[in-house]
Amino acid sequence: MRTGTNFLPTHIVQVPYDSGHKDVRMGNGPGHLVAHGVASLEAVSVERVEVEELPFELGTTFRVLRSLSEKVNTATQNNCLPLVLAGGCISCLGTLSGLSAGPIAVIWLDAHADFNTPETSVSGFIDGMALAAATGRCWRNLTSSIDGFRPVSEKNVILIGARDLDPDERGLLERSEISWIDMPMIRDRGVGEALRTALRNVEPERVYLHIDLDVLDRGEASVNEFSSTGGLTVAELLQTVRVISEAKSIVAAAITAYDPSYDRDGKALRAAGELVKELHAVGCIDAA
Ligand SMILES: [Mn+2]
Repeated sequence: MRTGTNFLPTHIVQVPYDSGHKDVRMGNGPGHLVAHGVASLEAVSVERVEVEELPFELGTTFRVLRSLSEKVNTATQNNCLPLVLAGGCISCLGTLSGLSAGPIAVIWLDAHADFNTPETSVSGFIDGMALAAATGRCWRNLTSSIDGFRPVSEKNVILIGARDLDPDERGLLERSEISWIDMPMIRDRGVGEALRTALRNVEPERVYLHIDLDVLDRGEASVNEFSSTGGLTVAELLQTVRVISEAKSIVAAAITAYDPSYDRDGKALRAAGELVKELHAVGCIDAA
């Protein structure tokens, strides 16, 4: 865990894309967060991924991911914590690829499992396949086009708060080695205890922390069109960050899927601001 004596800067990379389109829907999230001050802390720098759009969305999406990988890699070379503010969860591929080689754990907070493959997806939404792609289950030709991409071992993945799954996706997840801390388990044992137990079975010291803001209960914050009830409170989300940082080193993080047009009362914006502060306080250098 980072302390006052080895305090290190955070580098925010904005990825203002949703499904290969810039500055639409959840692609508006990163700019909105930065414009409303989430990055205006001491020792926080900001940049933005922008690419020339291709006429096909997946092509643009992977062009964005290749650029993101480079920026994350530069941030780690400069001894900064990369904090990605992204329209979509598919950003995980670029972030993970930009980190140094070696085993890494992925802790994924999301109302969804993002574990569809092209064979199980009913919507065709690439973000719904993000975790499956990160673990090497799909889009392998495209993921191999990102410098530094290596599939994450499923036994090193903890999924927290997922509650809205497609039927075939649920089957894939249940047959996988991913540790799924679901909402009944969280309500029964508390998120802290459930997570501490799961973390004991995860070997890598380094953690990529992926936070899709729709893991929050819709009553706590209306985050995007997929926001649903039965999710985490803001306090539980912040507790999760602290519990991880007590056991492991958070070497990169992402806050994704925020569509400001659904956040009429500004609660999601406030939650994101608190999260950035918390991550800035506990992030570690990727020294693997
Ligand atoms: Mn997601």
